[in-house]
Amino acid sequence: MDTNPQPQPPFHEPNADTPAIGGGLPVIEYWAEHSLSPEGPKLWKTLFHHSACLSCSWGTGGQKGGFTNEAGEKLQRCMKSVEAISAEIQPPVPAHFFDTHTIAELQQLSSLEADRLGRLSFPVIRRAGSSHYERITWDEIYAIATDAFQKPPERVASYSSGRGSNEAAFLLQLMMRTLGSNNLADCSDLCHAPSTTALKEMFGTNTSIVSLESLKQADCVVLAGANSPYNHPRLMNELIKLRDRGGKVIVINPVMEIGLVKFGSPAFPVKSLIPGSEIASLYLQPIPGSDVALFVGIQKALIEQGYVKQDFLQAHTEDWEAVLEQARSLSWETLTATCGVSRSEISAAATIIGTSKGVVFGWAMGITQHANGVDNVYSIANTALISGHAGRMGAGVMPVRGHSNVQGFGSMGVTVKLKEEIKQALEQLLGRSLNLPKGYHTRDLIEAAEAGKVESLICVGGNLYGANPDSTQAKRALGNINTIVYLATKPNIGHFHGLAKIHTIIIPVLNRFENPHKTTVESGNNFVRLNNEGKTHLKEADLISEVEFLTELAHRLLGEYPVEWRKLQDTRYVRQLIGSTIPGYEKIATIDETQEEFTISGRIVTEPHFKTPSGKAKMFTTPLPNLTLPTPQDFGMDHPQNSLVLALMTGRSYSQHNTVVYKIGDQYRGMPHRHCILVNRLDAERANWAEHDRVTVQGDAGRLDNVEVIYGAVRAGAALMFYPEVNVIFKARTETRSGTPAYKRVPVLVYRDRHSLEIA
Ligand SMILES: Nc1nc2c(c(=O)[nH]1)N[C@H]1C(S)=C(S)[C@@H](COP(=O)(O)OP(=O)(O)OC[C@H]3O[C@@H](n4cnc5c(=O)[nH]c(N)nc54)[C@H](O)[C@@H]3O)O[C@H]1N2
Ligand SMILES: Nc1nc2c(c(=O)[nH]1)N[C@H]1C(S)=C(S)[C@@H](COP(=O)(O)OP(=O)(O)OC[C@H]3O[C@@H](n4cnc5c(=O)[nH]c(N)nc54)[C@H](O)[C@@H]3O)O[C@H]1N2
Ligand code: SF4
Ligand SMILES: [Mo]
Repeated sequence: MDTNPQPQPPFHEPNADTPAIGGGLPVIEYWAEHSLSPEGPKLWKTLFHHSACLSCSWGTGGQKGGFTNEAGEKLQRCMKSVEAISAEIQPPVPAHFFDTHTIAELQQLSSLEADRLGRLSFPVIRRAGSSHYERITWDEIYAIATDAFQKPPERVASYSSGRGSNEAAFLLQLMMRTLGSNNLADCSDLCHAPSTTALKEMFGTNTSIVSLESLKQADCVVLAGANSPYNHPRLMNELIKLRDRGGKVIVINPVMEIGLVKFGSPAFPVKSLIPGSEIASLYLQPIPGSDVALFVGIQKALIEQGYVKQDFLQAHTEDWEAVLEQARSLSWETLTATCGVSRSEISAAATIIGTSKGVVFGWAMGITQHANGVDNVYSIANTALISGHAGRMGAGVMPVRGHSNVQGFGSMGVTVKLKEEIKQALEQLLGRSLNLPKGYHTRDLIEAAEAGKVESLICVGGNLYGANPDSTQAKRALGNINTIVYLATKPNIGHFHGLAKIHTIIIPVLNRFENPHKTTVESGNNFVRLNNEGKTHLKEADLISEVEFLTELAHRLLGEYPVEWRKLQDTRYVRQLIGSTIPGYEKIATIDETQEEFTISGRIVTEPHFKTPSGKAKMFTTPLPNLTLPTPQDFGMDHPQNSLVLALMTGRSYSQHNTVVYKIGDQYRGMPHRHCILVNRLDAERANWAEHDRVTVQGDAGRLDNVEVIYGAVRAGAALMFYPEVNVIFKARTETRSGTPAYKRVPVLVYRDRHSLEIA
């Protein structure tokens, strides 16, 4: 029997302001508004440019044109892509802007305001003690940067964000490693690193083992911890088509995201757009951070219902006995109490998985951004293996990735965990061994900088300040670094708060559709796309391509060792180097002649033979997480009236791309602005709050006052707020094997603040 101590549903009760479906007409209205605006022609030109979409890793666009996916299907461009392009085709930041605005003023800007300043179009520097950024010459930039990166290799570092190209990524890591530094922090450390870690150990590969073609043959998708209607909208088309062919979708998410219930897709204007298409066949709402218990529960139910594929396990996996034993020995009481989902719901999920022909298991940040993120991924993949859903078409495990080229950065070796094959290829190129120290991933980089161990940092894109937990610590840490060089297309809050001790330089770069040379990127489905050359709309601008800056800097630092760096400004040569160093990327060496975009070899697994040394998938037992929350007293609250301790999930609103906010409200969750907390009505009533009351949300690093209470379809005991603003309130608790922070289970004390008490 269930001993679920959590309040029972309704967890699906949205507030009155939310629409009945995700997607739908507002998407078309957005398209119309932007494509008919004065920027319309520029927008269309970019949409038709032969380059991959800037936004997410689903990877639309490329050589077949801006609207095509790798299966050649048309109409595969969503409004997120328009949102991203609109920000890139903004006018430049005015020429005298930085002269007339002090750093203190710039620090007052919100993320949205910083982005709206426009495109960066000339390089600037902020010198120690100065109250302003000022223009700087290229000669001085190279002089400062060359000096900075000649420091001892363990004291220099890079950070990168997956918007750049494979070519820039390859050059970055080659430069850093030639210098002798392995400090290659990357945004994936904050993102899918637990997936990479777990998949490597289980399947011998770092990425999805499912192709788009294979996904199209599945008759069930399990989607855990992914808000795809917001963040990977074209994945929704695949789910709609799967439901149309009689397949089932199991959604696992503490929040009932409206677009995962019903989604109106513009790709099917008549059938889906206005009425909406049903997405979830079954919607499970676990306690945040408890997915291991839920998946072990599914495994237990698969055993009980006789769906375990014993022959498959015996022939193609290792250590399966311990995983089955774990599921058998844990009681239903323990499992349901840990995850807060009933036995009957868990059993229903197991029946669907057990009776489906091909199941693809997809997941995103709701799974990885936890103190046990790696175990979460193990538990999903264990479930796939137990039920025989891996190693063939139409089945397998599919992390749904982040940035549009984040996976490419990993493939190119921008990681502290360099693949042995790449290491050997680099050693050959360098003519020396490459036994570098461990290297700082993103969290280690912040800690090391705080401890004064980092002198120079180059950031190829991203917002290191805004993306990290504990913004105060991030600011302090960056302030301990002597020189920071930011390469960026647009200003962000990190440029204003993440100031170095002596020199902070911002270098304006060309984006993917503006580079004077071809580049490539890799989608989350392991598909490599070729981006054509382009032009920037910025007039009289002094921009540079990432490739040109990196090769020039490397040339000044390293001369012609181990390559003629300046020659690599012609990216064809970089692609040849990539082809001979990066496993699976052989075809890139000739892509300039063939124009053939390709699936990276050795990644997609359609036979039950895995890339591990034994050829078998290795399984791991998954301890249940300890989800005990602190008490109000732990937060220093002696008289906990009208207060609650909640498990706060932090993530994205509908209109933002990571730390960059495009619009303040989130219409699909009924959150009118960014200073809201989404809670269950039952919790609010328990604490004596009414909807729209103002509360204080306190974490272990700070607090936010005057936060508006919004009722939503979030399970009781949990809540949701938006980053980057919320990052100021909590310290990093990281997953030890991957270094990823637990952004999705932040213990917070929420109480009615003085403001609302006064009103009452
Ligand atoms: N438009 C747009 N597209 C994007 C991005 C963007 O910001 N904007 N960002 C890109 C990047 S870098 C990334 S990593 C991806 C992010 O894509 P997502 O992972 O979809 O993004 P999040 O907003 O972090 O949402 C995570 C979901 O996990 C759920 N969740 C939270 N905690 C748990 C839990 O404990 N268990 C389960 N099962 N679910 C949980 C939340 O309710 C939420 O629905 O999107 C990429 N694409
Ligand atoms: N609380 C909380 N924090 C989180 C998360 C969360 O869910 N909750 N998610 C985490 C995740 S998954 C991620 S991936 C990180 C994201 O962290 P980052 O990748 O570091 O941050 P972004 O906001 O994507 O970076 C945006 C900036 O990139 C620059 N940019 C855009 N395009 C280009 C380009 O082509 N070249 C260059 N050089 N620069 C460019 C622009 O200047 C823009 O301002 O945040 C993490 N932080
Ligand atoms: S799904 Fe992702 S890659 Fe495809 S168009 Fe939308 S944002 Fe771009
Ligand atoms: Mo991400």
